[in-house]
Amino acid sequence: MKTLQEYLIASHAPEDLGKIIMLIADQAGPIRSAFISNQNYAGSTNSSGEDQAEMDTWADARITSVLQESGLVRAVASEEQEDIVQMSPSAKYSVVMDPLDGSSLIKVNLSVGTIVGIYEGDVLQAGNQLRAAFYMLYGPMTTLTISLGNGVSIFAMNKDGTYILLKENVRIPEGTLCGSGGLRPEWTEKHIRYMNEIECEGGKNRYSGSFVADFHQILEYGGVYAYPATKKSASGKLRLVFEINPIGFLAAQAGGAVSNGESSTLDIVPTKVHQRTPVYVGSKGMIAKIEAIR
Ligand code: AFP
Repeated sequence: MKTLQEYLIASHAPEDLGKIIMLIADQAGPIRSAFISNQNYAGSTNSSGEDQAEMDTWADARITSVLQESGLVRAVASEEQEDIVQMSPSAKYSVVMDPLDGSSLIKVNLSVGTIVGIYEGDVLQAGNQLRAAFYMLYGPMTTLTISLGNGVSIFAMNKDGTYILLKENVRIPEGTLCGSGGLRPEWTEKHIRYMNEIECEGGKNRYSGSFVADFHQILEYGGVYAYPATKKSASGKLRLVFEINPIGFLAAQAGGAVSNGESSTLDIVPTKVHQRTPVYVGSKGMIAKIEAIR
């Protein structure tokens, strides 16, 4: 049984990159243990004006301090922090993260996760420049889904905290699951047409409110996760840097695609750290379908 550590060596991951991945992966145990005593909202808001859960700030502080102490990271951009945190100027890699994605679901014990992307150099780069992307999903198992730009592999954490390979060369099939955020009365004509087409062709609705968990089922079964432009917010809700780029990179590496409805979000060079964009991510055919609607 291959471990995550062995996979990183076999994939010729540069030493510092491998160390950063392992450091973050090792926080899954402490994060899981912290859920029980951090069930509530923290009474603060993040820079997008959203209420922060206690776990948002806990996971953010934990991962940030581990990375700071390591001396291996140049800068960190976190969904939970207003500004980019500058760390070790001579370090090669920078980290983008959503420390706890789907945090409104903690109280109801549905799956949530940690999303991470790693760049060489600074954080404000297009998603197609990622050196690594992965997410830890805290479900019945703790799994870690990763790509170093050479396909996608999924690991599961055993009771000693070691990640064991569950699946390699993961490919997104052309499935029929579909889940869309945004209130229906606020959807655009284009998005209504798209969702109608999919549902008429047998699309099955699945949407939990946790991007990372919703994407994970798309990765396995195929289909599309969407958070579209709405009449109130032309740029949708999800953040390009922390959420969409790492997940989009994984989707593309699994033979799927990610788009803002017109073209790939992986080609967008962010100008702001908390930049939002509409997103459609999943099976290639599902993404081609939204891009074909004018
Ligand atoms: P956070 O829990 O990190 O704030 O992310 C929540 C999220 O960005 C994404 O995980 C969900 O898919 C989406 O928001 C849910 O939004 P709605 O509550 O509007 O459906």
